[in-house]
Amino acid sequence: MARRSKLVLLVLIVALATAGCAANAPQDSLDPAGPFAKMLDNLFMPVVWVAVAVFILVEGAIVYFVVRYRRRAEDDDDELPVQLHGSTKLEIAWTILPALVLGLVAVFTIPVVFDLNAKPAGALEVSVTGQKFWWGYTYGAQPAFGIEEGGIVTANELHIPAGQPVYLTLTSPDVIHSFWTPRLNGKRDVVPGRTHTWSIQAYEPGVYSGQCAEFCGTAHANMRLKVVAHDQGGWDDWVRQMQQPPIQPLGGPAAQGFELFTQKGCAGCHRVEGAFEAVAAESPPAPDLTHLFSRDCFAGCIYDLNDRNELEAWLRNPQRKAGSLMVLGGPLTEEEIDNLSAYLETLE
Ligand code: HEC
Ligand SMILES: [Cu+2]
Repeated sequence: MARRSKLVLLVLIVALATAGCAANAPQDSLDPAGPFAKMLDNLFMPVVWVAVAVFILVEGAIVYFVVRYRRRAEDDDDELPVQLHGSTKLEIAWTILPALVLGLVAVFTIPVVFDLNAKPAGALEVSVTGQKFWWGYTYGAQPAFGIEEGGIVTANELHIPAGQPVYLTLTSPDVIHSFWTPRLNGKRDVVPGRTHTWSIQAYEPGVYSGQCAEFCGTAHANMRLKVVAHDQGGWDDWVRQMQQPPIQPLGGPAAQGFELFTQKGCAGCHRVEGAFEAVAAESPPAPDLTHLFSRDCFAGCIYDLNDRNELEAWLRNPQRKAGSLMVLGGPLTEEEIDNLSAYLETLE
């Protein structure tokens, strides 16, 4: 091989190899972080190795025959080689062999399909709603997890206790989404008119990112999510915080923001427990803001809530997330944005 083509080949191999590596790959389904993802991984990896073996055998045979029976310079006659047609033995062998391999894969796959669909004992239960273009979560009363009558409503960030199974019930009011946190389990479609269930569990406390995996409209790519897994103390704190209604601000910019929340139509779409309970029936579904600042991200987890500039930019122009269904009656003044942000910051 010429030196140049060797170099090109080397560059190609290095490029391919390095494209597969990322030091920080938060959505790596090959790096399972819980028992359900592990079940999938345990199936996937052996099948990969079987596929690698088949690949090497078949490609190896092709390369061998191409080289072994190539036309050589000394073959100057133009005679055709002996022409063969069909081999019953070979045909039977390469039909049965793959069927056996696939049969074996099925033997191991089928029980996992059933196991993944079973409801785990003692699971925390959460209803998940796929919305355009964010995720809504409702936790019913579950004394075993410290959740009392009235439950918990939140959005985008799904909080769970680490080390315990979580059983999700997934629905959508209008379009198809797919719930996916690659390190905790595979994808599950979220289909209007149907109720699907799915389980996730994290071995360790931590933040596991995910996203909608079914094209659902303009902002589909910006419909992300986070699963936040807590240790026992963190879970208890979170549950306690989420069951404490926010305190109405009495003065200052936050109190003015509170007034603006009705005047600017926010209350027509967003619920805040104890303050703005009645959203307009014709409004698009919007995230519950009761405990907005219990979260780190907003608007499909694409913006950082700890960065005040991000929140202000959102109120200046909610269409910065293309396709967002948050439509304001008119632009807000900078003062109104300041006051509204001050109010929102009280919603812990
Ligand atoms: C027409 C209904 C509507 C109105 C009016 C509206 N919003 Fe929204 N809002 C939404 C929707 C829908 C989303 C979710 C957007 C997305 O993520 O795609 C949203 C998202 C938000 C978020 C991010 C919440 C999260 O957890 O992701 C905040 C904060 C917010 N709105 C504040 C306000 C404020 C303040 C006002 C009043 C100035 C307002 N909204 C008016 C519908 C509305
Ligand atoms: Cu979606």
